[in-house]
Amino acid sequence: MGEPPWWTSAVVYQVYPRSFMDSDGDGVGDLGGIRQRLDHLTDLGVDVVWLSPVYASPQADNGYDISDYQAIDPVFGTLEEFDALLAELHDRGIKLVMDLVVNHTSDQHPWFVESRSSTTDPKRDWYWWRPPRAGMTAGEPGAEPTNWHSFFSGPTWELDEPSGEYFLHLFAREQPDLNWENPEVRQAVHAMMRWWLDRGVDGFRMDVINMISKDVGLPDGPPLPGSPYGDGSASYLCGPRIHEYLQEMHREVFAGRPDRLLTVGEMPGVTVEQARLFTDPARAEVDMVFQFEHVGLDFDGDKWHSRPLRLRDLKASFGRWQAGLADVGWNSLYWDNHDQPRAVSRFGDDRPAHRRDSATCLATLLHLHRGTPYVYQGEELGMANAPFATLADLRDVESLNHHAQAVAAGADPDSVLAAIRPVSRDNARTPVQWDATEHAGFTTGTPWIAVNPDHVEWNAAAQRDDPRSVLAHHRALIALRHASWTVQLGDFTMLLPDHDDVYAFTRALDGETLLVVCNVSGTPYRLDELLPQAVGAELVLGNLADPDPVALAGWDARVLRLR
Ligand code: TEU
Repeated sequence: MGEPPWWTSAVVYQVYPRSFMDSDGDGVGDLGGIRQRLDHLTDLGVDVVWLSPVYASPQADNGYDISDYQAIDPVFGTLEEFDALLAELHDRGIKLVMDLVVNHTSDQHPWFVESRSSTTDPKRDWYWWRPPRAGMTAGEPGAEPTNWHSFFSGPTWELDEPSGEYFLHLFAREQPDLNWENPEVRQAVHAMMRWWLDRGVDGFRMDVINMISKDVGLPDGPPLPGSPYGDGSASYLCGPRIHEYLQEMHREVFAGRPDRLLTVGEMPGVTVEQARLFTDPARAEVDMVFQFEHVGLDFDGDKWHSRPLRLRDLKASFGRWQAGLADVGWNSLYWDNHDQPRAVSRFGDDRPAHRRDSATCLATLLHLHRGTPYVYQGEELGMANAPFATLADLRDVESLNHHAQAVAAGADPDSVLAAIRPVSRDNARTPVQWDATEHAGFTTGTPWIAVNPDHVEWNAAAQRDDPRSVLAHHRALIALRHASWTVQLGDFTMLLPDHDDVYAFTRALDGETLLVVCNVSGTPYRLDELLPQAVGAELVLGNLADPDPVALAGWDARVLRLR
């Protein structure tokens, strides 16, 4: 084996620009704000910033609806500011990976405006246009070309009245899907990607990239229980030409460029077996996948029906991914991103007595796996879910559409809100808590979404010089990964697969074995009974002040070196 790729030792930090730092007082985070907070990233020690979309956008889905791929949205700044940010990150040795959202555009993108203008427009075929279902009239309920349910509620088809045809949108109706079957679409995307690489960016995180190839037959999907719609995912998750498209993209965009580039495929629904194919270096598709299995374990049916995670389910899932990509391929490791509720509230315990310990325990568990860890802004501070009191506190198109649709179908509005509260994507999108002042130091204006009131206690300023803070623990985990080949590349072995509360595993390389023990609960356990080999082992890193040699306290997490 040659030198392992640089990203096997790297940690990625995700910036969701709208909520990171506002430099101009309009209440929305921006590029200038990121530039003001670069010391935070250097202090943490991260290697890569993944920047969520800053392109021109009507912001129907906070920038995941792009109207110009080669312009910066004025709400975030200018191309000059972008170039300055890129140079400043590079000066600090940090790479910048852009979000690439090319499964769909905004409905305001000139490509779609043209495509919509007439059935004979040269760009008509750049999107998925279809007549109503045979024998039905456009606009009639059920006349949509397929029965598919959109990720953001309702059908995946929107009627365009003037032409009497429908266009496909897997997400919001403001996000029409591009037709990748058309080679002109692929060439336009490749050219745009080359333009950003020529500008100096270090790669792309590719939004829902496993949805770009669809079964052109567009068959109905199996009916969804209690819904007028069906599940079309078999027709668009890892569709027939997905590997061909990614290999072509690699050839057209990345071949011959420096090794410093990174490609991350965000792939909802991807299996371990498929991920091996996507990330096998010999196939030249993407460097790593960003998969969703573990964040799909704590609900029944859909995300609005959440229930507590069973730790053995998590072990089974993570264990399969570790084993499946042990010899070929690479995975991303994450709890949080801008689409997920906050991990400390979801999988930990955000009550005051356990918040710090559970946040650091979860981080330890994650960062010691094999794969590239992702830290989502605020996670390194132990930021928690927000106390959304009313519907007016929410902003996200997914949450708002779901509420409207459920209430229209007869559900009680308060019960719907109660189901949304713990899982809304807005939990991840409240502003980063920089200090204890008004609006947490995020803005001098009125924030676009309210700051979590707990910022008076939970903020970066309070944690920066505290060696026991969640922030300090993340710093230590990142430093450990940088220093340890065993953490980067060691073999993974799951221990205690059926234990309900304790998550334990080893990582081994070249004669060194690290034992990781995490008590994912507030219940104490006897370490000497569970894992006798842990007793007397050298403590490499722990999250509690004075860990007991034989007893595991609640949320106790340790990295031990076995002799
Ligand atoms: O998300 C892809 C996706 O399928 C999910 O993360 C989805 O948003 C979530 O499960 C709904 O609960 C990506 C982006 O990360 C997300 O912010 C965008 O809204 C979406 O694609 C469309 O671009």
